[in-house]
Amino acid sequence: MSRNEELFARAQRVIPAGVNSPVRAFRSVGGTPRFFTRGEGAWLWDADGRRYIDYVGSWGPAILGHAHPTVVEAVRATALQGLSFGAPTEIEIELAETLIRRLPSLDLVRLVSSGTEATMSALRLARGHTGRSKIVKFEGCYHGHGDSLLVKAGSGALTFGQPSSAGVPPAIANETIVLPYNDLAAVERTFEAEGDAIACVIVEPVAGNMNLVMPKPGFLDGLRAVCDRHGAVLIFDEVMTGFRVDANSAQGLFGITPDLTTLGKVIGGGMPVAAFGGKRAIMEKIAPLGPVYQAGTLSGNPVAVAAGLATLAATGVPGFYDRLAKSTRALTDGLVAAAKRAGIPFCAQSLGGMFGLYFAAAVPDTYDAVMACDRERFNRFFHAMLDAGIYLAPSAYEAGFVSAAHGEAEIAATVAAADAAFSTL
Ligand code: HOZ
Repeated sequence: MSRNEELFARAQRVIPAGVNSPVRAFRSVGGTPRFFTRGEGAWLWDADGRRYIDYVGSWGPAILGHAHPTVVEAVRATALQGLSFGAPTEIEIELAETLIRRLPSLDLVRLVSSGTEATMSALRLARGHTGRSKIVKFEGCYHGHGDSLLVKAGSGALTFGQPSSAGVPPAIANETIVLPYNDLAAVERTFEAEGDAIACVIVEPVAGNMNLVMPKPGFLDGLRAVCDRHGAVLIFDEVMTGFRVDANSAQGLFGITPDLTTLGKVIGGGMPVAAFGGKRAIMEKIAPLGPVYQAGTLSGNPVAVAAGLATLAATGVPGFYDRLAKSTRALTDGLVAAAKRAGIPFCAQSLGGMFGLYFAAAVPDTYDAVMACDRERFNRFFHAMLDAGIYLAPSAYEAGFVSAAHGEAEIAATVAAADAAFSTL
């Protein structure tokens, strides 16, 4: 038995399915999850001492690669001063100021500890602000595991065939209207029918939890216009896309100003930091300024915030996102060329440091098109790549991530592995 297998058996005795988040379980691809002992730059090492080029990046945060020296040093120096005070610190002001400087849609921002907390809080705030209770979300989008949002959700919920979770009371699920991503006409019809009852639209501006689906031209602008017309709050969930697809996130790239934004992943640089923020008039409804309650013992934790600040500082250097986008495009171009050599129907696309791989003839732009991709072939590709030392997300429904530490050598090694993998499919 390998050390990974031993650890997995042991983990399953004390942790449900042996994992602390379903997407780690390898259930849809089969086999044994890798237990990692170390990460450095673009590389991970598992419990058996094998090394992998990592395209998961902790599901997005590791934009600089693993154990980046300035991030590690910021964490070390801050930890020496004490781990948590449950009271204000200067460093959390610095992170809030940085976020507000880089995202002009934010007048005020509150720090929390996870993307789920950020989206749950943003929903409550939108409901408290408008006095309405219905929300609109899109099929295949995942916004964390808050009750209102686990209805036809993406990510692990989709991967494991439970897009609508048990345990969500019907009274809550009934307040969630689910529409097809990229279908503006459906949004307009819904608002014509019941716009007075809808508090908000929450959307991943680039969907990254049903593989990667780009917004069609006009979709995001259309959402902005509908929300304006009906007095609903537009929430961009940028937990995944924030500072990942561009220096100014998806909202900067597409030139849309949401009312509220949720952030996570990159802003914590691998530590538990997330945030929600937006228009002053809405954010001032949050306690203790206003009647919408939200709180957290570890919110704005100084050690975690130090990692986030150091990460954002490193992404702020000129040319950072151009270089990241170029590496990511080199990867997807290389994979597409390798599949072509093997005669496999396959395509790929990328935005900034985020990419999607599809076993299909054309890049999907709807949830249904993603569902039509060849999942069995993905699973075989995943294992062939894993055996060759390439760590992809263990699901056909997750976006992948490239870091600034992925250089030409890592990309070339990945494409060489893919050449061999495609030829076995
Ligand atoms: N939001 C992450 C990517 N879909 C998944 C993180 C998790 O569920 O563990």
